Amino acid sequence: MLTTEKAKDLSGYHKPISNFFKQPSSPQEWEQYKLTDEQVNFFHENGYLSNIKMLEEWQVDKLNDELAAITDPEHAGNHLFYEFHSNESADTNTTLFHALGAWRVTEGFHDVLWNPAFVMAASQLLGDKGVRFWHDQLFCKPAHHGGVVAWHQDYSYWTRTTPMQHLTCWTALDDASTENGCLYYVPKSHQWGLLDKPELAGNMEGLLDYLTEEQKAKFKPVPIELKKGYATFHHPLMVHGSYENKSNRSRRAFVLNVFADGTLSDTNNELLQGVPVVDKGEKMEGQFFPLLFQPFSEHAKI
Ligand SMILES: O=C(O)CCC(=O)C(=O)O
Repeated sequence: MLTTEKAKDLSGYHKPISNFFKQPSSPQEWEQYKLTDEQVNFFHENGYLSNIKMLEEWQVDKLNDELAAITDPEHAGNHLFYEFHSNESADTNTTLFHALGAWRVTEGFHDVLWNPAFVMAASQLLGDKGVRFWHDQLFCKPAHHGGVVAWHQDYSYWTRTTPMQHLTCWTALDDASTENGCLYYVPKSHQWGLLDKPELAGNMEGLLDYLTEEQKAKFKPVPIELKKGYATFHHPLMVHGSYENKSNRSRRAFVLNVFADGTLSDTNNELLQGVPVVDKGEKMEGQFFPLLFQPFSEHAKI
């Protein structure tokens, strides 16, 4: 009899399961990962901070190998994804692979949650708070016909969690440039308040209908070109998006979405597909929302 064995759910492990990242063992060893005050101030002023090294080349290669395996819908871990869209693009002539939940499927995408460079920077940008995991995302545009990600603010899709104390980290798995559909930000748009939510992989310019004339005048996107293995962080209200990839290179990336420890559920519905309900008003925690990092000042209070 033919049996298909399902992959193990890695969300049960709330610490690294491999040697993918060397974990610092003292406060002194953590120092090397700290952002400068200048970088933190830049983030608060502009709503983003780019060009932060996250991965060595061999780590990028390992993640790209894992990515190649899990983009196959027949992969034994496919049932673990919260969302899986081989092509989410609203334009049938282009392709945008988009999936949430890779951390449950492969060792590398699991352990990147505990990358010291990521958790330290995330804690600082959240105001020196504990960092709790929300979910991950894969965004991949193939060469020649990669689709757009329309202008949007991340929190417009996340109002089921409160208060807004979220953060996004986007890491390039290919060199990302204007040619292959890199991310663009509208600097300082994190000060515009919460806007309506457009279709994510729909009309690139859909969000513009929701902007005031003053916001339209300030709508001056800047490209965030990054070498593979480098990351950019952005505020939950930062307006961002990315254009088509018509080049002969792919543009692959993974995203880690986190919030400050203490964030609550604001719904009695499922927060992510297949995840047990966290009652409205209850703290986001448990198997699917691990605490990734606690700043040292908080350790001292325990
Ligand atoms: O990868 C992209 O082009 C879009 C990513 C994105 O929307 C995000 O990181 O929030």
